[in-house]
Amino acid sequence: MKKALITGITGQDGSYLTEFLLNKGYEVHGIIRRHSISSTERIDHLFDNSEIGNKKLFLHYGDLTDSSNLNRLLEKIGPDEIYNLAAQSHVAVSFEVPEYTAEVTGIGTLRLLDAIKESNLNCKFYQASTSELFGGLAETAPQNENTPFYPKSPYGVAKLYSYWITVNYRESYNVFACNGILFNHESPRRGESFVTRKITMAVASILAGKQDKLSLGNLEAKRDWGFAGDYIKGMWLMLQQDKPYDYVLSTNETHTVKEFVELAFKQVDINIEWKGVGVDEKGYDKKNGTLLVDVNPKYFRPAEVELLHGDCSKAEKELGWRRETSFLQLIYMMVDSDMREILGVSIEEYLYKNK
Ligand code: NAP
Ligand code: G4F
Repeated sequence: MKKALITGITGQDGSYLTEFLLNKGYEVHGIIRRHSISSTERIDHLFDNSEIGNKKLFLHYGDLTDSSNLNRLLEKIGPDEIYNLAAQSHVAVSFEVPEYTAEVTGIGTLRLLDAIKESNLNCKFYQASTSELFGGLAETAPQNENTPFYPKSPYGVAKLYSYWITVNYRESYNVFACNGILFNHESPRRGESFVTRKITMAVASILAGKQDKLSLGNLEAKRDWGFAGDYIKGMWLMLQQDKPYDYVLSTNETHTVKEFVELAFKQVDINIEWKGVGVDEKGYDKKNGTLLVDVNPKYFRPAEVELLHGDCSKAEKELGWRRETSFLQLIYMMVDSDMREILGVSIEEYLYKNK
């Protein structure tokens, strides 16, 4: 039975990867931080199965800022594969806590790689690199493994360090280490302050009368949004190859935040009509003129990544990976999940009742 160690197991990707690896027959170990309230909501359901909890899935306290803890855990667990998903992963927040972001999202990766090297552990290493490395310049799209990097945030710069230190330990010490350069991937488990989840939750909350309107920042930013569940398989495939390489995973499509808003409301039969420009732009319900969306400059970033559009042909060719969920299916899945959670009905039930 192969053993995997996941940092960031409590996050969106960590939870999907845990399910995926358990299904493949792995013994899975995850590093969790101590919180005053539980942070394991996304993986708690796995512990309901007495065949899995503490038999095939084990949690250990730790932190990417604590080298001695990481060294001890590697020695104790002896994993065959390590997936480094832990990070201060919020781009806007990284402008507020740049030094902390560098410690966790940047130097944290070095701590893990160095623990592998020092322990002479024969294990494979996956680094959660990001399309934020590209900086989103229109002239570079579609971005692939050869596109120059130009990070635009403390988060992006910290991830740039992690990218290169992963390459460096591969080349210097022969560590089987891969960078997965992943474009945005979302799901019903996405953190609530990322734009997609903020939008899909707002659709349900507005219908439930719990929220008046949705306030956003840059409506024109473009992202290549896929479903997180699809991307997990790509991470695993990278570590199953004969040689370690870096790969882009993306959908090869790009959409504006505005399009995401329109399609999310459209799922519940609301058509958005836009009026005004820039900070005065507003989205109204076309049927009755109700204000549903406005712009609040507090959500603008000091520097913005304007356009992410991936080209994952290398992963398609060499890993046989491709996304399975379309942009529209992703939006439907997220709105439906938030409708069930917030309103207590599915999209279908809601549309039937409001025919
Ligand atoms: P996420 O939901 O924000 O999860 C981040 C995880 O990191 C959480 O489990 C968090 O633990 C953990 N963490 C944060 N600081 C830590 C520390 N100091 N020590 C140990 N663990 C710590 O992120 P995600 O969306 O799953 O993304 C996974 C990884 O992929 C991240 O590295 C992210 O930067 C990268 N990435 C994500 C995307 C995307 O679109 N989702 C795209 C490209 C790259 P707590 O629960 O304790 O906070
Ligand atoms: O959802 P976001 O916060 O994601 P962002 O910044 O693209 O970062 C995510 O994807 C990266 C991969 O490219 C990951 F590396 C990273 O860890 C994270 O998972 O913002 C998406 C876009 C941005 O252009 C932002 O300015 O949406 C724009 N936006 C507009 N209004 C907003 C909002 N973003 C947020 N979070 N909240 C808003 O109100």
